[in-house]
Amino acid sequence: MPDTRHTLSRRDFFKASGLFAAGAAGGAALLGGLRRAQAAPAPQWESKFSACDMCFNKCGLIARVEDGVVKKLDPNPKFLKSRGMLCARGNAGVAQVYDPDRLKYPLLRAGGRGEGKWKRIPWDEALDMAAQKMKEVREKYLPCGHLFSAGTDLHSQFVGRFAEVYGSFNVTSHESLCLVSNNRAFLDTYGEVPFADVLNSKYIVMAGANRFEALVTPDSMDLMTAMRENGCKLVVLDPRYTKTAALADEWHPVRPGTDMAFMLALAHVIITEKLYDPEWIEQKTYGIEQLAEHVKPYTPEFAADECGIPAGDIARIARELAAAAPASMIYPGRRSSDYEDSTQIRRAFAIVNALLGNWDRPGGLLAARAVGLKGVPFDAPWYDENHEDRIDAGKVPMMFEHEGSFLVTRDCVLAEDPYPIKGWLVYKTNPMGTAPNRKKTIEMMHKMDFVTVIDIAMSDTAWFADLVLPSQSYLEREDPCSGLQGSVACACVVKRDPVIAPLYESRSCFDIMKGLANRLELGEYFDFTIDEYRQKQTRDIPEALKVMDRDGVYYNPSKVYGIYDGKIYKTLSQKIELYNQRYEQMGLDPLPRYTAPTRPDKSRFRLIIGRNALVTQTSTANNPLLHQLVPTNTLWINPDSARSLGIADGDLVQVASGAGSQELRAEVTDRIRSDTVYMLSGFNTLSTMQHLSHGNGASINDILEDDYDAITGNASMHTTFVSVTRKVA
Ligand SMILES: Nc1nc2c(c(=O)[nH]1)N[C@H]1C(S)=C(S)[C@@H](COP(=O)(O)OP(=O)(O)OC[C@H]3O[C@@H](n4cnc5c(=O)[nH]c(N)nc54)[C@H](O)[C@@H]3O)O[C@H]1N2
Ligand SMILES: Nc1nc2c(c(=O)[nH]1)N[C@H]1C(S)=C(S)[C@@H](COP(=O)(O)OP(=O)(O)OC[C@H]3O[C@@H](n4cnc5c(=O)[nH]c(N)nc54)[C@H](O)[C@@H]3O)O[C@H]1N2
Ligand code: SF4
Ligand SMILES: [Mo]
Repeated sequence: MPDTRHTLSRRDFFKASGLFAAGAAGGAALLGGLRRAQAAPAPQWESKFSACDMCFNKCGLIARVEDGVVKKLDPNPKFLKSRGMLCARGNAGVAQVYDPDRLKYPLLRAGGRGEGKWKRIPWDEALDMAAQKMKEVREKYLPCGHLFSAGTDLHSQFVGRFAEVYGSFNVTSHESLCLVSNNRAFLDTYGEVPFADVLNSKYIVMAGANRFEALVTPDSMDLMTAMRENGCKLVVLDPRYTKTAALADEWHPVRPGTDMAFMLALAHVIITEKLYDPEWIEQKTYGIEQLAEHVKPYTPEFAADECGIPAGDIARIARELAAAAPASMIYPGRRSSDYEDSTQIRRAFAIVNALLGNWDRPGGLLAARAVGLKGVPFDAPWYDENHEDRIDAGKVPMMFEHEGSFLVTRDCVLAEDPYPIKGWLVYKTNPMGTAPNRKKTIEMMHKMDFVTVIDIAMSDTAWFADLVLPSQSYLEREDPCSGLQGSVACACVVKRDPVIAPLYESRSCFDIMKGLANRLELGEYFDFTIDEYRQKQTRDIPEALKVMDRDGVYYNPSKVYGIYDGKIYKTLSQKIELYNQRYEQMGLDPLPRYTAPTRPDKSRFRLIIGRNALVTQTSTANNPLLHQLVPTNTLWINPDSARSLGIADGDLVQVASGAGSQELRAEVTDRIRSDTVYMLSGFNTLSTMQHLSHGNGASINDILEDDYDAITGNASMHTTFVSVTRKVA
C-alpha cells in the first residue's frame, strides 16, 4: 500500500481540505485571495498577564490577544504556584468569556419568580431600583434584614465592605458549603490552617481528597513530582476509585464516614508502639497523656470492622508513616462538607499529624508564609437600631463569625426566626446549585421582597431573582491584589488587569457596589479606584506592582520552615492541642470520639459528591468546550448493586431521597463501593438560559438533604440515603 501520508498531491490536498471546488473552478480567485491575505497587515497580537478564575486557584496565565479578541490562554512559566500549568478548565476560559449564553445587560423580572420572563432595563434604572429596595428593607426590617452572599473572588471583599457599611452582619460565602469544618479542626489544633509541603513529603495518606482531579495548586502537581521523582508513597482512602486512587501506591475503598476510626487507630499504633518523638511531643504539644488513654480502645481491629480496611494494613500504614516522619503526613484536605461530625473527623487528621511531629518542617504541614500584602481597613458606621447578631448566631457552637452557616441561615430565613430577612444580594455564587436541598432555596427566594444577583450567566440563583446584573469576567475586569501564602512554591501576589475590553454592558462588582453605595449615601466608603486600593494593599512591598507588570506575579522570598521557632501557638495552651481545652469548656468532645455512621439498609445507598478535573461546581456545565468533554452526568453504581436492581449500564434510573428525586443514566462501574452511589454536580439547571446544562442529566442538589456539621454548621453532603430504581425509558 502506498504511504498516503507522503503521496498527497496538491490536487488531493485541495480535495481533502474542501477547497477543491474553489481550486478547480476558481483557482484564480483563490490565489487572488491568498495574495490579498499576504498583502493584508499581519493581525496585531499581544501577550497579557492575568490569573485564571475558572476555579479558586488563580493559576498565572498569559493571554494571547489578537485585535482585541482573546485567542488562547497559556500558563505563565514564572508563576511557580501552578508549576507552569493551566488545566483544561483554565484553557476553556475563552469559551466562558465568549459564551453566547452570557448575561449581556441588566434584566428585571417580568413574570412570576422563576418563570423566566425578563425585561431589559438600563443600568441607571437597575441601580436606582436595587438601592431603593435596599433602603426599604433597611427601614422596614433594620439593616440585618438584608443578606449578602459572595463567592470566591477578589471583588467579594467589596460585597463584605458594602454589607458592613449598610449595617448587616448577615454575610455568607461558599465556605460553609466547603471547608469550614476542616479549617475549624486545624485552627483548633495548631492555631492556624496549614499548607501541605507535598513536594518534600515521603509518605502521604490522602483521605477524602482527590488531588489529581480536584485540583489545588501547587499540591496537585507537587504530588506527582514527589511520587515520581522523590519516591513519596501515596495511600488513598476513597469509596471511589478516583484518578488519584489509580495513581496511588495503595487504594482503600473506605466505608464512607469512618475515616475517624482509621485515624484514631493510627494514633493508637503510633502511641502504643512509641513511634513518636517524645521530646518534640513534650515540647510542642498539649495532652499526650489524655490522648494515649483516649485511643486505647481504638485498635486496628476495631477500626477494621468500621472502615473495612484490614487491621494489618492499618498497623503497617501507621508504622510506615512514623518511619518517614517528620516528612510524612495525613494530607489536611480542603472540602470537608461531608458529615455531621466532620470537624471531629478532621481533628483526628490533625492529631495524627501532630504525632508525626511534622508541623513547620520539610515534608510536613506548613504555616502561612509572609507575603507582605496589607488589608485596607475602614471605620464602618454603627447602627443603634439593629439586631444584635447574625441571624444564625448561636445555632451551632463554633461557626466562623464572618461566614456563618448558609444552611442554618436559610432555615432561619424560612422561619423568620429570630427576625425576618427580606432582601438578598448575591455575587458570583450559586446557592441554588451548590446548597443541598434545592427546594428549600427556592422557598427562601419566595420569602424575599427583593433579590439582586450579579453573575456572568443566568445561573439558577439568577433565574429566581428580581434583578439580574451582568458582571465582567476575569479577563475583562481589574481586580485587587491577592496574596497566596502557602508552601515552598508560594508567598506570592497576583492581580488582574483587563485583557480585553468588557463585553456587552457588563460591569465589575466594585463598580456596582460603588453605584449602590452612592445611592445610599455611603459613597465615602467606596471613594477610591482599584488602582488606589492596590497601592494601599502593597504599601509594605512598593516594588510589587511593577514586578507584577513585568512578570505577572510577585514573589516574596520569605521563610518557609521554622516560622514557629521561638513562637507560641495561637491556642489556649499556646501549644499544639492534641486535647482541646476550649472544646472541653464548651461541652464538646476535647478529643474526637468515634460514633459509627448509620449504614444504609439493603434497599438504599449513600449518595456522595466529588469532583472531576474538567468541571468546576456549577460554573462549567454550560461551557461549550468543557461540555464536549463531559456532556452530562451519570450515576456511578457498582455492578453487584446494579445487577440486584436489574439495572444495566446506560439505563435511565430514578434516584430518590427525602428531599427530592431526579432521573439520569446509570454508569455501572466497579470504581465505587456497592453501598455507595455518586454523581457529578452542576447539571440539570432550571434556568433555560443555560442551554447546555438545562434539562441535561440530574441535579444532585435537588436530592441532597440538608444536614450539617454539629460544630460549625458546614453542610454535610454525604449523609443522604437514596433509592435507585430502573425507569423504563
Ligand atoms: N477540577 C476541579 N478542581 C477543583 C474544584 C472543582 O470544582 N473542579 N473545586 C475546588 C474546590 S472549591 C475544592 S473545595 C476542592 C475539593 O477538593 P477535594 O476535597 O479533594 O475533592 P472532592 O472531590 O470534593 O472530595 C474528595 C473525595 O472524597 C471522597 N469521599 C466521599 N466520602 C468519603 C469518605 O467518607 N471518606 C473518604 N476518605 N473519602 C470520601 C469522594 O469520593 C471524593 O473523591 O477542589 C478544588 N479543585
Ligand atoms: N452538589 C454539590 N454541592 C456543592 C459542591 C459539590 O461538589 N457538589 N461543592 C461545594 C464546594 S467545595 C464549594 S466551594 C461550593 C461552591 O459554590 P459556589 O460558590 O456557588 O460555586 P459555583 O457553582 O462555581 O458558582 C459560581 C457562580 O459564579 C458565577 N461566575 C463565574 N465567574 C464569574 C465572574 O467572573 N463574575 C461573576 N459575577 N460571576 C461568575 C457562575 O456563573 C456561578 O453562577 O459548592 C459546594 N456545594
Ligand atoms: S486549577 Fe485550572 S481552573 Fe483552577 S485556576 Fe488553575 S488553571 Fe484555572
Ligand atoms: Mo470548595
